[in-house]
Formats: sequence, structure tokens, C-alpha cells
Amino acid sequence: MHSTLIFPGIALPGFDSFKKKGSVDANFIDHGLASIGAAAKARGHTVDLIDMRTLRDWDHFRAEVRRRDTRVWGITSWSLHYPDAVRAIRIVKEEKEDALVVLGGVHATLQTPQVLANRLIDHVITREGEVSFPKLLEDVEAGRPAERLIAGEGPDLDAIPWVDRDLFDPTGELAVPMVPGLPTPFITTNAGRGCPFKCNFCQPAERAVFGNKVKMRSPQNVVNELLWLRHRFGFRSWMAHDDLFFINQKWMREFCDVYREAGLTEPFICQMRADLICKFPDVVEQMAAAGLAWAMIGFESGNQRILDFLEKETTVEENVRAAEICRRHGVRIWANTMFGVPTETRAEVLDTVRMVWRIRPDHLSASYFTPTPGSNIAGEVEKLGLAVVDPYEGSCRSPTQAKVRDVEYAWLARAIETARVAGTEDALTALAALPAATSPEAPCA
Ligand code: B12
Repeated sequence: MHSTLIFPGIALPGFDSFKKKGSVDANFIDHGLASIGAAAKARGHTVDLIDMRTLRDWDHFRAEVRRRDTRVWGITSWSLHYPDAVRAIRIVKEEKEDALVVLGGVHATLQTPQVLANRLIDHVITREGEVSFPKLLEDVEAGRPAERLIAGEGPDLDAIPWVDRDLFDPTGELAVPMVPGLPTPFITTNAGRGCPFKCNFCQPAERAVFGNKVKMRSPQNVVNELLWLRHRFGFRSWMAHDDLFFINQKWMREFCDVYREAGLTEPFICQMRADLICKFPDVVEQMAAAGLAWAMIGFESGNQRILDFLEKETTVEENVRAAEICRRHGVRIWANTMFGVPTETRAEVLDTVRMVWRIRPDHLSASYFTPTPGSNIAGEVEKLGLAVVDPYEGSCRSPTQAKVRDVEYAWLARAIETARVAGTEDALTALAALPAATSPEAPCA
């Protein structure tokens, strides 16, 4: 059975952006679609893909739909892509009378009643798709009836095929490392799924899609894929695209051993947590010896009340110590920080500036707090009537757009500028004394 997958990821980079804008948003491959595509092919189906970032405009999309002889159309959904997914579905239905549209992905899982209300969607597969999508193709092929709402079954990660990068144009991400200074070609892979922590700006997305228990591929399986990717693309650096690559110290120790024994030396970058870095500095040392070049750490805030408010379960002191540990082992620091958290005061923001000065990150990634649809805190923000952005198009975390009512964005932009250059308490006193700027329309950075 043939199916066409659609990646509607134009919300941030736009049409005709693929490989053009030099940003990760314009270049990444979507591992979810690449994985269900691989699973369907392994069951003998044929699959192709429309990556909307490679198209000129909606007319071009319509022409791509028209020229295909496809019955089953599988579309993915991150929340910010959902409005474009809906528009794409309408076009598919206009062009192909017998089209069966299947929606999956994180938005379909978190906002199931909303997507079921769209009668143009024939099937919604929530959670993971590697088992249920090919099974649906088989049902359609055999003329068997299938439920409209299907709860996806979680696969054994070592038993499913590696993601099918060829569905996408893999040369997109090869050229654009996520961080400066990493050699190209660059590739990304996922070693596991799920996250045991409960940060309320992210959860319950992880648990809803992947379940309560973290699942890891075996270290050997990840290394085998990397060896194959080296053979295939000659990559010279890579990124673990997991929410949290270092979750389990036993797994990580084994991974580092297997990586080195396999002769892999390529530098890599991954997301890590400050508390785990502090708890297991020897694992950081082992990772650094294996090739860890950059640690992306969600420090978020330099104020304990805000960290607790976000349910981050880390402390400010751990943040500072984790940075010291990384630096000691020559690991560069990508500092994820959040400004403009609902209820955050100026004094609390200044604590974050102070923390950034103490951490001295190699890259400061400063975001404005963004209520991602389906996250626990987004629900709270909405209940309080504080959200000012469109929850879909407005959900980019970059500091270019107001997100939440009563946040002083213009002032925050000054605070972020101040954080970027080491300074003194006098600079903070001057910053604190600036006049109020509470308008949500205030210009951002
Ligand atoms: C890596 C990553 C990124 C990378 C993307 C690169 C990449 N290669 O994908 C970068 C850094 C660019 C990024 C950016 C953003 N991200 Co991000 N990202 C992730 C992360 C950590 C991993 C994605 C991944 O590869 N998952 C593994 C695959 C296998 O899982 P999956 O995609 O969910 O697919 C499975 C199922 O969902 C299902 N499925 C998916 N599609 C379909 C389709 C069909 C037809 C079927 C049947 C099934 C199905 O089957 C798949 C296999 O089991 C996820 C969290 C996570 N763990 O998933 C967040 C996540 C997807 N990101 C998120 C967000 C919010 C963003 C940003 C909007 C942040 C911001 N505010 O700026 C941007 C948007 C970028 C853009 N332009 O689209 C949210 C999305 C929440 C939501 N409600 O949509 C997530 C879930 C994190 C979170 N919990 O908050 N991100």
C-alpha cells in the first residue's frame, strides 16, 4: 500500500525555506515521520513525503498533491504546525475524492478532542505510530474497517528500523550544526523517548506521547546507527536530539564505552540537567572523553522561587556547579534560560542575570517564556487570562514577540542584553531603576 507523508513545518521558517535560511528550523528532518515511514517500508509498503519547506507556496502544494496517486495521507502535528496541517488536509480532500487522511503526532495526542472535531480527518493515531500506522495501512488495503481514533502502541526501540532519512532531503541538516563551531557534515539522532521529570512548561507532552517510563535504545543500537551514518554521510559531528540524553548513568557509561570501542571520536552535543551533572561528575568526565563538546543545559532561572514555580526540581547552586563541572572537562555550555515567566518580578529576573554572569556560558540562549499548547503551565496561563499570543503561530520562544500579559518585554530585552556581557551590581541597580514598560505591545529584542 502506498502512502504519502506530509511535514507541514512552515510555521517558523516559511515556504521555500529548506536549506536557505541557515536556521535549524529550516533544515531539520522530522524524526517522527522518518520513523513511521521506515516502519511502514519495513512492512512492505511504499512511502513518499511532501516537505512543505521545500515548496514555493500553497499552489505548489496543491500541484504536488494532484500529481500523486495516493490513497492514505499521513500528516504530523506539532501544535505550531497544526493550522498549516489543517489547510493542507483541506487541499488533499479537495484534490483527492477517495483520500484517507491520518493525523498523528504530539498535537493529535495532546489535543485529541480538537482534532477529532475536524471531520476531514479520517483517522487520528495518538502516541507512537510505528506499529499502528503500518497496521492501519494493512487494514485499508484489506478493506477492513478501522477505528477513527487509534491509540498508538509503543514499539520496542531496538526492534524498529532506523529512521528513513532519505524521505527528507538529508543534506539539509548535514550542513547546519545546531551550534557554532561543530564541523560539518552534522547529523541528529534520538537515543530514547520520554522524560521522567515534570517541568510544567513541557509536560505532559512527553508522557502523553511516550508513556510514563523512559525508553532507551541500547547503546549498541545507537552506536551501530552512528557507524552506518558515518559510512553513509561521513558526518563529523552529531547531536542527540533527545529531550534529555543523559538520564540514566548506567546507560550513559555503557554508551561512552561502546562509542569509544567502536572507534567513534566525532564530537557531539546533547541536552543535560544541572542536578544530574552535579550528581554524576564522573559521567560528565567520561562523556567529555568520548566526545561531548557542548552541553545544552536548561538552567532556566537564577531565582529559586521561579525554578520551583516551573517545577524544574533543580537549584540555583546546582546550576552554577554544573557549569563549573562542564568547564573543568572542556565541555562548552549552551545555556537555556527563560525570561518573562508569569508572576516573575524584576528582582527575580536580576537573579537570572547574576546567574548567567556566574555561569559564563559559551552561548546564551535566552527565551521568553512561551506557553506551549498542552503543557501544564499553558493551562494555568489560559485560566488566568494571561496569554496574549496565538497559541499556535505565536509559540516560537525567540524573544521577538510578547507572550503573556503583564510582562515587561521591553525591559526584559534590556535585561537579556545586560546578561550577555559580564557586569557589576551597579549595572543591575540601573536596570532595576528603569521606568516601567508593561505594555504587551512593547517592542521586543
Ligand atoms: C528535537 C526537537 C526539536 C528540534 C527539531 C529538530 C528535529 N530534528 O525534529 C528543534 C530544536 C529545532 C525544535 C524546535 C522547536 N520545538 Co521541539 N522538540 C524536539 C524534541 C526534543 C524531539 C523531537 C523528536 O525527534 N522526537 C522523536 C520522534 C520519534 O517523536 P515524535 O516526533 O513525537 O513522533 C512520534 C509520534 O508523535 C507519532 N507521530 C508523529 N507524527 C506522526 C504522523 C502520523 C501520520 C502518525 C500516524 C504518527 C505520528 O509517531 C512518531 C513515532 O513514534 C521534542 C520532544 C520529543 N521528545 O519528542 C520537542 C518538541 C516536539 N518541541 C516542541 C516545541 C514547542 C518546539 C518549538 C515550537 C519551540 C519554540 N517555542 O520555539 C520549536 C519549533 C520548531 C519548528 N520550526 O517547528 C514541543 C512541541 C509541543 C507541541 N504541543 O507541539 C515538544 C514536544 C517539546 C515539549 N514537550 O515542549 N524542537
